[in-house]
Amino acid sequence: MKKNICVIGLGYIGLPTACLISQFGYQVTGVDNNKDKLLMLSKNESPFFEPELDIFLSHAINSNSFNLSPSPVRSDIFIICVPTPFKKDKNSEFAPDTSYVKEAFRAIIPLLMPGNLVILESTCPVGTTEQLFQILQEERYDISKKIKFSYCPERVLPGKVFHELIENDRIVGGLTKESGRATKRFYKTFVKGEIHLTDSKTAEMAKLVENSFRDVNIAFANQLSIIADSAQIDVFELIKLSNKHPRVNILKPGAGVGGHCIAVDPWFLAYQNKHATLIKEARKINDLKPKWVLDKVRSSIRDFIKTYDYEPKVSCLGLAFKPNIDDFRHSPALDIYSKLSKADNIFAVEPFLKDQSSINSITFQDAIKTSDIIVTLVGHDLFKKSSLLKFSKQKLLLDFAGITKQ
Ligand code: SAJ
Repeated sequence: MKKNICVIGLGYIGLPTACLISQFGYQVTGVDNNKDKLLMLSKNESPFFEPELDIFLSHAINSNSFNLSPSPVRSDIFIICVPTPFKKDKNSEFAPDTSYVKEAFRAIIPLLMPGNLVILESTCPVGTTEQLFQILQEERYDISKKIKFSYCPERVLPGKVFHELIENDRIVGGLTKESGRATKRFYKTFVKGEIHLTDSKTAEMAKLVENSFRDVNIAFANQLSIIADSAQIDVFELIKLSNKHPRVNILKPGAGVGGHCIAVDPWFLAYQNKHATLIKEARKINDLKPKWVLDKVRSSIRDFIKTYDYEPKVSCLGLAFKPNIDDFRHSPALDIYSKLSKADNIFAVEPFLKDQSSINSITFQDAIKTSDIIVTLVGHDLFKKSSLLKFSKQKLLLDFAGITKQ
């Protein structure tokens, strides 16, 4: 008989996961408390863009192995994929908000049966899995010892989710050895990467460390871009050359670090931890980069007016939080454009934005033809290097995304 799996939270991770595993011999219930989203999904409409999601979703919806529900149902395996945002605490420090995780967990407690496996995939502060188990012990001591419970962080890159769900290694932190082994057996049914077993706290911290590592490295690149600019050196050329060293691999500077992971998770590690100075400093450097970009654009506009004696037409390329996706959460590019766009001579090119009426929209071709200043904020593939190089010969190109250097 097919095992029943309940995936709670049909967001950027939960939805692809639920659709994918419904093709691997499981009976899947996708749970979300957003009724509008459930309605959309039932009509085969993806709530966000992710390559291949429309194919996987339509396959799931048209199969007998996938149901949608506003609340969890009795299952063999429960996978929690709800968001963990952050909020400012009373000391103005960024504090992790685990309320959605706790809410999702409390919702499954009454449904749990001996032998069930619960897997937490949401990014969480260290110790969360143990805290949840304590809640279970308080509320249902009768079966708490018979429930297998693990932390297994998602590690997939938006834009490559389906590929990485299958190919990436996974880290499983079982609360007991038996929980870890059962979780590994489950992931092995659809993951080609290796599954590494550890305890829940190490798995929780590994997730935070991975994203903090990337944040610190991007901060290095962003700080270099400011230092190089003050020395009138092209930072992209500088990094390309430095990376020719066999043990150097500097990441790309940009308009800032956005999204819901790298810009958030390091705070989960740094929160109330006085030793996390490097991690906090990297966060500050990356958070300040959009302001630096904004100041540069504004001063270029002022210089242009001094030279040509008229307001330049400015076009910003890209508003998403990173290239080739339609995700605008914590987007530095969108923030920069919103601050600039008070004036009506500022335009934006963002083909990934569904509602173009919310911006002063212009096509890429028109932007190239008619703008006085082009500001690249996000390196979408469709912003062709060749067209931009043509533009740069005549007018002013502020290439913060390094499109002409790819
Ligand atoms: N960025 C740069 N320079 C770079 C790379 C990225 O400025 O060289 C910027 C991007 O433009 C974006 C931000 O950083 O604004 C984050 O983008 P990203 O592609 O680095 O990462 P995310 O947030 O899309 O996904 C990350 C991934 N983590 C790591 O690579 C360590 C992914 O594997 C995680 O699953 C995901 O966070 C998550 O959900 O935690």
